[in-house]
Amino acid sequence: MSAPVPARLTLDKVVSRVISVPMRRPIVSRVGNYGRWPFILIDVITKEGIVGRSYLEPYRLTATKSIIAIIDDMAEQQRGKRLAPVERFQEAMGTLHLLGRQGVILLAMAGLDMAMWDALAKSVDQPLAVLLGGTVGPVRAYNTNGLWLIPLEEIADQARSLVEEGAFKAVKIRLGRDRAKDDLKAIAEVRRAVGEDIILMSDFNQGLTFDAGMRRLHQLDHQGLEWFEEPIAFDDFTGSARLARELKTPLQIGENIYGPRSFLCAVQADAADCYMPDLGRIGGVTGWLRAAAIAGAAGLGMSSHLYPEFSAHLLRVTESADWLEWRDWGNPFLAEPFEVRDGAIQIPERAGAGVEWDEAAVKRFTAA
Ligand code: SMN
Ligand code: MG
Repeated sequence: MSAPVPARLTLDKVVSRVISVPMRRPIVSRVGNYGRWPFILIDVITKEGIVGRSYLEPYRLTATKSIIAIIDDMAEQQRGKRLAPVERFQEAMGTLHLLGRQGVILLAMAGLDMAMWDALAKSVDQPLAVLLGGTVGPVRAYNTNGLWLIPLEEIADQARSLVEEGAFKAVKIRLGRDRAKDDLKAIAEVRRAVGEDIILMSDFNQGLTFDAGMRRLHQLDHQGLEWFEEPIAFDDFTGSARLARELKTPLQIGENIYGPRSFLCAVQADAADCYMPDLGRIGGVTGWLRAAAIAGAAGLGMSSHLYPEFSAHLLRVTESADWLEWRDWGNPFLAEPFEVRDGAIQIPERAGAGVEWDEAAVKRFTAA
């Protein structure tokens, strides 16, 4: 008896929609204030009937138009082709230099790539982590859903509720206030509220110049923080490397690195002690796997940025997996949001990445 011939998927069309979701705790940061968070929902429809799904987090609602225009252009070129995300990625990187290999081009590519991987996993009826050679299970996470640059008097209460939301053992605070003593006060408030055992990450969102960064990080270097994230301009790898060398607290960057090639440049420059790629910017599942190989071989911890559902699957197969960044801003439009328990995200036993739309919610959040 011969084994059944597995299904081959062919790309038919891609449908993208824009939604804008109100935030429970609005973002107040050095990269902007956001009361709502836009998403591009992507459905890759195959001739065989399987639909692959992904979303992108473009920050700016006004940027969605240009990203979708590129997705449509790519989809047109890929129509009728075999759904083979690694080959499509290769092809795209080989031709897209005509328009640039970073920015919105890479975001569009990443959105398609993730949806294609989701479809592939569905075609073999397995969770994405299993298709990638791993297993599903818990992934340790820190709660990033708050502690923005909010008034100091609100910090303690918020820190307490962030920990309680999912029995988290780690949370992230945003720093880089005008005065160092206010950063110290903010850290002290968190400690007062949740104690010394909760792990505390910190994020400056590129708010400091190199000189100010060097001064400020020295002032905070003895606070026992898990990492200093993006203290200075994300693409100043030389400056970053100097800070990483000087400071005891690990330096974390990566959410703004576009594609595995730039990721390698950062690693070659010793720009940081650990990395946290963003799935949209690193190039989706394919881009992540390539970056993960580099980080793993170099012995550098790899955490995720946003995109918690796809990132959870990927961290299960990432050699130097560190922390998942948990944010729940996507929960309101997901048919079955991932559960968080004991400070870990639980990957569901479902085929694909486990990201499906609650269509009534999508309707409600559809951007004008
Ligand atoms: C961040 C994410 C989303 C919006 C603003 C800032 C941040 C993070 O850099 O790492 O969560
Ligand atoms: Mg960050």
